[in-house]
Amino acid sequence: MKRPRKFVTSGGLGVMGFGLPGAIGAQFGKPDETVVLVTGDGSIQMTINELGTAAEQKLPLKIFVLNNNRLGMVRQLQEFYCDKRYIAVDFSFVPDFAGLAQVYGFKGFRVKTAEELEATLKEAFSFPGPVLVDCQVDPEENVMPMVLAGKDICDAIDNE
Ligand SMILES: Cc1ncc(C[n+]2csc(CCOP(=O)(O)OP(=O)(O)O)c2C)c(N)n1
Repeated sequence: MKRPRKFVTSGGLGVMGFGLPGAIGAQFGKPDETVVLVTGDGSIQMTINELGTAAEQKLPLKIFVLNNNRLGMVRQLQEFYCDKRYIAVDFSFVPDFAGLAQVYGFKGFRVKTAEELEATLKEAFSFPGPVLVDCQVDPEENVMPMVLAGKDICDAIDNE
């Protein structure tokens, strides 16, 4: 596969819900390219109705939902700054994203291990139509490196 050349983001705004409509726009702009969306389970639920737009417009998006059942970035901040006193970051319910995507006419997958992901990647990218892969991620997994508030970028912390 070719290396990705162009990335679309909501810029410094970091707006949840931008990803899916952003991917739809990118696919319209580059109809012959493979458009890949990597999104969180919280973020995609903010504009998940746009799966219908993608289906209606027959856009062959490849969507990967990093599904940690959490508003993970906020959970991570509460871990570091609030001594794990978590509030309003757990989803007691998230939909079956693979099943939901299938209802919208996507091919849906759910993966739990790196091996499953590797096999599914091949299927996802060889399939000509739209695909959504629900990637089950450890809810306590952190995004690193991280720069703590007030610290210099050189003092970024890593997993250890
Ligand atoms: C519209 C909007 N609301 C709230 C936020 C604040 N916010 C930043 S990250 C985040 C959690 C994102 O959760 P998810 O999309 O599941 O991704 P994760 O951090 O778990 O990878 C929130 C609530 C935001 N960036 N945009």
